[in-house]
Amino acid sequence: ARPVKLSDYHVPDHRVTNVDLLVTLHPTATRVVAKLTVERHPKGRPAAPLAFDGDELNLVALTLDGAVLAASAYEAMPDRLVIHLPPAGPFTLTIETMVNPEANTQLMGLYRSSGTWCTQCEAEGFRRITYFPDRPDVLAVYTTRIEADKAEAPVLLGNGNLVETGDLGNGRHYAVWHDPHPKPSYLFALVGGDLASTSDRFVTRSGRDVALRIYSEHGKEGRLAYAMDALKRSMRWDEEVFGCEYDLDIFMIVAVSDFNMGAMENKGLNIFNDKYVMALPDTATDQDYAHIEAVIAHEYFHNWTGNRITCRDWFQLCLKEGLTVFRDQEFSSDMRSRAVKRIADVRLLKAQQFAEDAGPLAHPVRPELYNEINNFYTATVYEKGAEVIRVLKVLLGPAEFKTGMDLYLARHDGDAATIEDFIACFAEASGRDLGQFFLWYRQSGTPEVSVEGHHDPKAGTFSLDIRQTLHPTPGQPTKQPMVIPLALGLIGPDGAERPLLTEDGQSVPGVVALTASRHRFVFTGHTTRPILSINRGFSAPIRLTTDLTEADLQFLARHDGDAYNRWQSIQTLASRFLIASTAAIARGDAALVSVPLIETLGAVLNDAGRDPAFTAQALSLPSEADIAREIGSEVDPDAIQAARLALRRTISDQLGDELVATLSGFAAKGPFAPDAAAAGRRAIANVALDLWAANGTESRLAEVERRFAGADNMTDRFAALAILAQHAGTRREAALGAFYERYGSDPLIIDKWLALQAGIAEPATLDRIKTLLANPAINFGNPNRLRALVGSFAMTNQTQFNRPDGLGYGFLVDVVLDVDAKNSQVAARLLSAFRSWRAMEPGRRGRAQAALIRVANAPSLSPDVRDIVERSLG
Ligand code: BAL
Ligand code: ZN
Repeated sequence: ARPVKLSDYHVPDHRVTNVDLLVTLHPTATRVVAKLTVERHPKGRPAAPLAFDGDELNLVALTLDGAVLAASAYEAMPDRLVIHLPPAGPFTLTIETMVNPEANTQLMGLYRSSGTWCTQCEAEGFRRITYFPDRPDVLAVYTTRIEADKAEAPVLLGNGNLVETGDLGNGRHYAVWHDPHPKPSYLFALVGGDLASTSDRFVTRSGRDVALRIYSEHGKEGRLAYAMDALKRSMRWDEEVFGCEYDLDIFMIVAVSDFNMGAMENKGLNIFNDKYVMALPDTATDQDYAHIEAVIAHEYFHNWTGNRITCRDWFQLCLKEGLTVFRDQEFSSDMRSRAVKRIADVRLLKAQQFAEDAGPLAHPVRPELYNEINNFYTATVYEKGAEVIRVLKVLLGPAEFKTGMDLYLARHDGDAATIEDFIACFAEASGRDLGQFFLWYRQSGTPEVSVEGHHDPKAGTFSLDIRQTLHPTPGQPTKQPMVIPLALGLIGPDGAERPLLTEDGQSVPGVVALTASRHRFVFTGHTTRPILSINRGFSAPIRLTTDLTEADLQFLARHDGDAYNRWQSIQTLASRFLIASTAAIARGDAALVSVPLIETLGAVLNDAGRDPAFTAQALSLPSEADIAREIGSEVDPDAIQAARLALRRTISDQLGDELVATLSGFAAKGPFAPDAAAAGRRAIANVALDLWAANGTESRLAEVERRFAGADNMTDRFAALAILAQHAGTRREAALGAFYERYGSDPLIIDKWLALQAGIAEPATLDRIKTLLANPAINFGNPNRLRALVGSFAMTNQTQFNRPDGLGYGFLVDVVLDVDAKNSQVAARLLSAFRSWRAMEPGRRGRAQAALIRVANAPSLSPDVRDIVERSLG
């Protein structure tokens, strides 16, 4: 029954310990025979009927211990199988169902993607294959026999190790896979198809020789080398850093083109959205390479944090997702620049999670109620979930954090665990009370922290008055103070870091922890005023306001020893300026000009050699959405855009020489390499090119066009195209046409082309999108295509999605209602683009509300879309 509440959790009445599946693949009539060993759960309700989940299922046959059940003994509906009086002891239930993979456009359960049979079972897809207690706390050992036509599906893959293959005659064959590790049904997978592959090996630290295989459609196998390399590096890193070793004889990844998520961590058989697997210099940008590395690592790391230790129920989703994001972030930090990775992660967190936390879809990292679990694969569960682990690590320090983590991995191996289980390991390892820390899992919303510094030259003290506030969020009208660790430093005018000394002369480590609503911290030894650097490394996921002056921020941008805060200081300077300039434009005045900001950016450019990737981040101004979020209410996207464009033009005009010097200093040398250092040089060169061309002069755009034509890799080619796309005219249309001409047959590259056009900030964009959507050469039934065009428009094109006439909202609603019947998860995800509608100025707010009401009043809605629309309006 919906809603599902955490407080209603009870153990299952029946558990399944063994699953023997026979799956006979057929495009429209796949037969599934599930032989299940079932027993009562000792803690279940003693006289409860057996009730298994189903979803659009069609029962063909049912036996219990080999005997056919009388029709009166059970009830089989598409969504439920109930056996009224099951035996008390263990018994064998054999269930035969028939499913139609071809007709499965929801892409949950067993479906076909470009002719390949594949599965997606998280969260509740296994029930679309057979009746089952489809919940993560039912762990069973699976053996899967797959039978298929040899020509249609020469490759047959399942979870675990391959134990048998054979010929069935008549052009058919079979494979049997056995997974010895008990697992929940959401980790089940199978694949059948005509696939190409690349192979390698990995020897674990205890000497297990693991076969590695990555599968793709034929003709794409040449693009799998980077993913394989990332996989091997992930396997080694997880042994070295977390002590986690792989536990089967084979590890497989299959890339499919139709996939709702990014990828899926099925035991031993990861299934990936192909966009996170395939890369060559001519097809993938540096950002694609970084994403592939991170997602390959993420899914592999789930083998321990998710698979060996799984979740008791779906409320615990962050137990595996937040922790695994934290782990993949750490991996990428070790593979690349830690500071640059931190900045990129914080940018993403603020863009996605802060926006979610500030609107009607806000929910705790561990929700306590849901209508549709598919809608909780969110930035809050994932990205804030990872931040919360980082907060724990800062509070405990690395050594105690590691002891707690080791304890968790040892104690709960084989369990379906809870957040309480996880935190108890850290409390025990550290001897600390983590009760207040647990609020990070329970309270939604982003804490706001304000900091005021007071210097008393006579007393030689520098004191900080800090307040924290957590505003009401849906379902949570009142909040308790959080424990917030703030990493900080005090810097002298000479740029030197000063020791942090308390009033009694004690030296304090570089972190203070807020536990109450207000705090005062007094530091001594400051006859001259220090400059405060606080929330270093983004030690807590908060919204911070300080009384740092423009001069302080300029100083920090140059001298802060913490690279994250050097970046943050520039962002804060730019953000303050852009908010003021937006207000001026909204009043009807001209855009403002900031000499200190331009000076700072010039200094950053002159220092680009120190860390090119960092400089690229430092020069990337806050996005229009970032500024809207900072403004928070009565948002006018057009004014924001005008302010931002004016600043870009000023930079272009005033820093032209510095930008040209940067461009030539970091021009590509030698053959393409995807490593972080080479990517950093491309990043700074392309950011410089973008700013240099921002004033739109003909000669500069001609140079960009020349670079577009002459680029020898996708990063540079696409960066140039993105610049040209910002400037209306024949040059733009010619470049877009040339790009399509070159890559029209490559859907993943067409996604880039679609997303770019969806982001053009001009009123004509909506018509352009409608024309593209009607293009029969592009398959918008594929989620990647639809998200690239419509998702990018709604999520990133601030002025055009939020058009004052409401046509952007109306368009999204039309698409959502059309897609909902075919793929409700994708539809619900698109609809969540309305998450910030209440922050708009009244005209847009009214139009957004009317659009949402149109969704709510639609004659039939999926539970997924109904849930998003009701919470959005709630
Ligand atoms: N478990 C769903 C996909 C992922 O987060 O890895
Ligand atoms: Zn995950």
